[in-house]
Amino acid sequence: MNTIYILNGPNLNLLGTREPEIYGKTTLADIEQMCQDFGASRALAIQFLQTNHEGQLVDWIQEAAQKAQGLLINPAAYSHTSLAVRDALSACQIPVVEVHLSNIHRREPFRHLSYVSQVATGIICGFGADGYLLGLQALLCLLGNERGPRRS
Ligand code: CA2
Repeated sequence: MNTIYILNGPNLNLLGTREPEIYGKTTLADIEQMCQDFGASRALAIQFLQTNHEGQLVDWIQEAAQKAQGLLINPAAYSHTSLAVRDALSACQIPVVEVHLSNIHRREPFRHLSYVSQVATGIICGFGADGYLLGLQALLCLLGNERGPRRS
């Protein structure tokens, strides 16, 4: 069974409680349930984690590189600031999908640069909570367990 780590960065624990006009009403617990249900339907073990601390995120990225076959990450504000998160991801030998609920390119200019995008295998943004499922689908394609768009 493949294991996928899903890592969430700072303030994502507040989802669904504030700023619903930007991030929607879905809570992080709802998103985890969606991902666990998807994982159960595809024989994927999902490790879903959230932290407000940069070093913890780096530790979990390193752990994922050892224990998982794929990594889905919403680094939240650390996308735009953290070379430590970027470097940890750069050292990962597994596929990495970066996900954002909002379309960061339609927002403030300081959100347009993500250091993580430079080292991610692929990026999904602007699809709200569904982006997590799209990201899991992308990882399955990358792992060869799912028909991708260009496969016959
Ligand atoms: O769109 C995304 O998923 C983001 O990663 C969310 C981050 C933001 O810094 C990125 O630029 C884009 C912010 C997560 C904070 O989420 C909150 C949720 C509710 C209330 C306050 C913050």
